[in-house]
Amino acid sequence: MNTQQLKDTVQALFVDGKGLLAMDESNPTCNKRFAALGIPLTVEARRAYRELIVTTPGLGEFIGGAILYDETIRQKKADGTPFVKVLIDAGIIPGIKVDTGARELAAHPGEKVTEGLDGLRDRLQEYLQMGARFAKWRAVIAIGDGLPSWGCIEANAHALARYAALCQEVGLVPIVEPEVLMDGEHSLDQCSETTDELLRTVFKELFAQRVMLEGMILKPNMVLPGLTCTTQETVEVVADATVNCFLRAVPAAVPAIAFLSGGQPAELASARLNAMNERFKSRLPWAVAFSFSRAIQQPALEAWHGQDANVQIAQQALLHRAQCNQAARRGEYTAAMETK
Ligand code: 5MM
Repeated sequence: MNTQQLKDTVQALFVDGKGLLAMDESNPTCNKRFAALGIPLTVEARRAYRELIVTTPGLGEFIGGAILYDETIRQKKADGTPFVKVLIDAGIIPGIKVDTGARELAAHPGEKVTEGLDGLRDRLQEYLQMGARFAKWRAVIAIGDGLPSWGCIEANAHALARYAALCQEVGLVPIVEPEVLMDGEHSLDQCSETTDELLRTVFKELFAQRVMLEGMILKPNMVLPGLTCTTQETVEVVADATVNCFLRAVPAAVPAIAFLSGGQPAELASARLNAMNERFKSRLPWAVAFSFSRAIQQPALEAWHGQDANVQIAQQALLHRAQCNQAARRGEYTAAMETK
């Protein structure tokens, strides 16, 4: 393992207030988002949309790395230029989602375990040769009646740690993504408790599998009330609950925490990230950044709507969200940025 190379990659991903763009939707997820807008569910439509994203002028000023999917890392612009080359030329480091999805966990109704460890060492080598410098694996944990179970947390944490160790072995920085889902009526306190237990278990497993914390990135959920909870706390309360939970459970050796957005409205995700950086400025041992998918992409996807004529306006929408989130990383985001 080249430890310095891993540390350098993390540094380059988050330099100058940059963050990550998650564009690793699997085909079913991408099709679901297209279907909601009446965009054709074809390989060409997915390729055209991704070309729009990777060719957005100036994106590399705000985005340090883009997470791709197996189909995407092999795709090219209409003129034949590979997306990987377009990203590298724009100063954006390509990454790759390597899990093969979450499936029902046996004997645990309502819970899932993420799969993809079989053959992973060889797949990682292939992605490295293709230009990827970091990888991502996402585990999903639901809160509900009697959920999550210990077995579900343990199985997902173990898989995340095995994946992370394999990544570091080949020289890819692992993004470790344990996500507590927002779906449900649960309170912010319940989310905090579950996130705390999940993070402690993940770090116990990372330690057991000898993962070098300095050469990884944590991609967690923010601590939030469930989507249908009747009490929705303020931006400041969410920021405090999130950072306090992470200060207790995440070792200071981890260089960066890059939050997922989980379906939050784009502007709210920026405001919450901003509040964390503003309120805890001097007390954060890690970079507190973003690795959003929907909270960066959704306004652009809606603006594009599958029409060539809308590419430029969609790119402006994408760039705007990337810029807002860079400002939030610095604690300099304001609502006024949205009306400019
Ligand atoms: C892009 O969505 C990723 C999951 O895709 P699949 O479910 O199709 O595999 C997801 O891992 C994403 O990277 C993170 O959840 C962050 O996305 P959000 O939208 O939560 O910011």
